[in-house]
Amino acid sequence: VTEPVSRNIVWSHSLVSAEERAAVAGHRPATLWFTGLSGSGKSTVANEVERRLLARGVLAYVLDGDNVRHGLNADLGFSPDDREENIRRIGEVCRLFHDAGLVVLTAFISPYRADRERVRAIHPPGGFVEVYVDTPIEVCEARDPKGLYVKARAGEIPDFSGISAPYEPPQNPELRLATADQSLDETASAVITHLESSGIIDAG
Ligand code: ADX
Repeated sequence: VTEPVSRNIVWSHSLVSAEERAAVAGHRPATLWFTGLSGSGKSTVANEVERRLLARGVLAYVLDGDNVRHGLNADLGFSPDDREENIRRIGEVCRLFHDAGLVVLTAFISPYRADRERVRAIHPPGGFVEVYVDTPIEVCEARDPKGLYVKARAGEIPDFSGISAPYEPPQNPELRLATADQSLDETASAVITHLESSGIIDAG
């Protein structure tokens, strides 16, 4: 946990408990942290789960890597330090959304295990659900939805995850999705089932 540089700051406590918020929302909050290579399917699955959750009255919201880099993190690149800061800020946003009672779905490569574990650590127990989108790099590269693997292979994108920069897969994720073998319907259903069985949302 990062220590603030400021000294004369005092935490202000809410008058509303997490239980009261959950009672109003009709579900518990959670951060569903999708991690995997570019093109692995993180955003696709997260967006489909978000759609299904909204349809059943669960307040869900997707935070997407490319989108957040257009705004909040427009000042960050892809060096190891910048990726760490990217994930740190997103993690803090997730914690705020968690306090607010939402189900947040994040779609960031988040290649470093330690960065993901720091985000887990600032959530209450059970509030952070790591979802490993386990798509082999050959499949991501064959899909290449943004044409980035071609550019990376040509040396036009330095520090590209999986090619010229590391990706550290989760060792013990709450959920693992094999998008190469499963349909979008199957992977989205697996996420919803996990949310139901862990008591975050009611069984539909
Ligand atoms: S992270 O590593 O810091 O978690 P993030 O998920 O925010 O990455 O952004 C990844 C997206 O940025 C990719 O899906 C891709 O569209 C784009 N991108 C641009 N340059 C790179 C790069 N060098 N490595 C990985 N992704 C990149």
